[in-house]
Amino acid sequence: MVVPGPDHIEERERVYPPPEELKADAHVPDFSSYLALYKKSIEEPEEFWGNVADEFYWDSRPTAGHPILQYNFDVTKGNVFVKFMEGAKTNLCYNVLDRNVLERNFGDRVAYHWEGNSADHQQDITYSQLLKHVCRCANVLRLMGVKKGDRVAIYLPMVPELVCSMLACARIGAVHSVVFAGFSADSLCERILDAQCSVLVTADGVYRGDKLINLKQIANEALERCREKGSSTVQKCVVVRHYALRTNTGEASNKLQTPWDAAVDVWWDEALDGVCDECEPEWLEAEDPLFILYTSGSTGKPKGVVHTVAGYMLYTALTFKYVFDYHFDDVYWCTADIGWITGHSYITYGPLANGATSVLFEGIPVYPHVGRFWEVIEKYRVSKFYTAPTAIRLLMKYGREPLLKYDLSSLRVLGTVGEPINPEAWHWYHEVVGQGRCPIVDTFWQTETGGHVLTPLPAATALKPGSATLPFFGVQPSIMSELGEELEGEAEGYLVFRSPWPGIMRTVYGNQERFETTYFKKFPGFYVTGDGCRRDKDGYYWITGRIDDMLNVSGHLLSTAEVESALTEHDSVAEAAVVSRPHAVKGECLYCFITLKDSTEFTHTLKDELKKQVREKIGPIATPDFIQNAPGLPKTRSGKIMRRVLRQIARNEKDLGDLSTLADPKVVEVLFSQRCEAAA
Ligand code: 6R9
Repeated sequence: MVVPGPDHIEERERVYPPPEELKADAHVPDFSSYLALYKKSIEEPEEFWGNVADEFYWDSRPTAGHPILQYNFDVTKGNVFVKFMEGAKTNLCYNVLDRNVLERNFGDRVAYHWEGNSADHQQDITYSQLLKHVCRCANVLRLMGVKKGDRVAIYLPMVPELVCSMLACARIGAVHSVVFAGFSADSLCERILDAQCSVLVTADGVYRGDKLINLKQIANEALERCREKGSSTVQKCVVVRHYALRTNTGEASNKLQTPWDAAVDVWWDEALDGVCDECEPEWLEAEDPLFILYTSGSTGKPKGVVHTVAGYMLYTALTFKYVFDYHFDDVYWCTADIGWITGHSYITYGPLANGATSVLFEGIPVYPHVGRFWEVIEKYRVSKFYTAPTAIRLLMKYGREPLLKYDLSSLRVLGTVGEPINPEAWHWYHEVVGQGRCPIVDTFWQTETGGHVLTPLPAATALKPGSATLPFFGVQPSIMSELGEELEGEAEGYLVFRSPWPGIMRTVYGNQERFETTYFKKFPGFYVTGDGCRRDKDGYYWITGRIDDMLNVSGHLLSTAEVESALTEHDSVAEAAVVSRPHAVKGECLYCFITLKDSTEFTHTLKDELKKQVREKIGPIATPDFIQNAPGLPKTRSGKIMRRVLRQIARNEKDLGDLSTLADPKVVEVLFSQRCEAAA
C-alpha cells in the first residue's frame, strides 16, 4: 500500500463545506437530509422509487405484489438480471416532451439553446417545437418501416436533430444506437453490424473548430464496408442538411461533395416535409430496451451496453435534479458530446425529464478562441456547468486571463466527470472558474451505471478535492480485496456494488454471457466496476483509476492517477500520464509522460524537480524511473488517455493493437521517436 507523505495527507484532509447560500432552497439542504433519504432509498425502495415514479406518466402501473426492484447478481445462482417496475407501461419521450407541454405548460420554455461551432450560429428550441419535430421524425421512421424493438444508428454531430432522432426512436419504441460522430468508418460499421440497424441517421458535414468533416462520406464508407462483409441491414440513410443549411450560409462556394445513393439516401428536411406533427407514442414495458451505447472492452471489441425504459428514465431524472440541485430558473450546460453516456443521460434525458433549459454546444473549448467556454457561460447566464477534467486541464494552460473578460457570476454549481480530477485542476476549477463560490460535484459513474453513482450533492456534502464522496440514493458501494473479502472502514481495493439501482445496464446487446463475465464473474453477488477505490476514515470514496491502471512497485500497490496528480501539481506541468514498465528488481516501475505548459523547457533540472515532487507527495516508492517529454498524449476522442498505447511506447513494443478510437494518431510517432532509453 502507498505510504502517504505529509503533503499528501494535508491535501486529502482539506474539506470544503457546502456554501450556505445554496441551502435555502436546495432539494437536499444538509447532510442529515441526505442521510435520511439515503437510508430510505435502501431500506424502503418501494416507497422511495414509488414517490419518484409518481411524478411521471404511466399508461399502466406495475403488477401488484412484485418488489419494485427484482434482481440476481450472483452468477453461481443463475442468470444475472435486473427488473424494475415490472408490469408498468410508459413512454420516455411522452414523459420528457408531452408531459412538459401538456401538464406543466412548458410549451414556450426553451429546451435547448443550440450554440454552433461558430459563435454566430445559434438557435433556440422550445419544448413545443421539439415535440412537433420529434413527432414528425417518429412518423417518418414509422413510414420507413421501423417498428418497436428495431435498431436505428445515429451518427450525428451536436445538432438539434441528434436529440430529436433519439427521442423519435424512444417514442416509437425503436432502440437507438448513437455512434459518436468522431468515430471512423470502421467503428461505425462494426456498431451497425453488431446491432443490425435498419436505419442510419447522419449529416452532410460538420465543422469541428476550423476543420470541415465530410460526415456523409464517412457514413458511406461505413455502409460500403458493411456490404463488403455481406450483411448490411441498413435500408435507409436519413441525412441532415447541417453543413448546407446551417453552417455554409456565409461561404462563397460549397466545399463538400455529398455522395448520394438515391435508393437509400433521403434528406431529413425533405423526408419530414408535410409529415404530421402528431404521433401516438408506443406504450412500452418498463423493461423494454431504450438504447444501446457501445463502450470499449478489454478484448478490443466494443460492448453494446443496453439500458431500459423505466429505470433509466427515473434514475437520470432524479440524479439530474439532486446532483445539480436543479431549479426552474437554471440554465444548465454539459459540454460532453451526446455520443457518450454523459450526453445521453445529462444532455438529453435527465434535463428534459425535469423541463430544464440547457445549452447544446456543437463547438470545442478553444475555437475560435480559448475563452469560448467562458463566453458561452456569460452569453446564456449558465448557472450549472458540467465538464471533464481533461477540458479543465487544457484550459488551465492558458491561465486566468481568458476568463477575466467574461462575467461568470451566474455560475452556482460546477461538475466534473470522466476521470479522477487531480487536486491542481480541482482548485483551478474551484477558484478561477467558480470564484470560490461554487461547489464542485465530482460525479463518478460509467456507461454501464446509466447515471451518477458516487457523487456529492451541492448543498449537503462537504467536498474533498479529488473524491467523488458518497453514494447516490439506492446505491450500495463496497470495497473488495483481491481475495473477494468485503473490506470495512478505511480500505483500498476493487470498487463493486452490492445491489442494483434502477439505471444500471441490463445486458450486453446480444451477449448476455459477456455481460456476466465482464461484470459479475470476479466477485459473485457483486457488480464489478473495474475501478480501484479507496475509502477514507470519513467513508468518502476516492477513485484511484481503472484497476488495470494499478501498478505494483516492489509489492506496493500504486495508482497511476495518484502519481499523475503529484506531477501535475508542478507549476510547469500541464498534463501527465503514467504507465508501468517491467523492472528487473522492482517488478514494475513508473514511466511518466509529461506535457509541459506553453513555453516551458524540458530540462534535467525539471526532471529532478519532478522526481522530488512525486517522492515528496507520495513517498520514495513512487519515484519515477522514466520521465519523457510528451508534446501531446494519445487520447480517445472523448478525451481519455489511452494508457494501453503509452505502455507499449514505454516498453518499445511496436504492436499497438486497435487504434481506431485514437483521436490523433500522429502523437504516437512523436512519442516513439522521443522515448527514454535509460532511466532518468
Ligand atoms: C461517465 C463516464 C467510465 C470510467 C469509470 C472511471 C472513469 C468517470 C469519474 C471517473 C474518477 C470520476 N470515471 N467518472 N473516475 N472520478 N468522477 O465517463 O462513462 O465513458 O463509461 O467511463 O471513467 O474509470 O470506470 P465511461
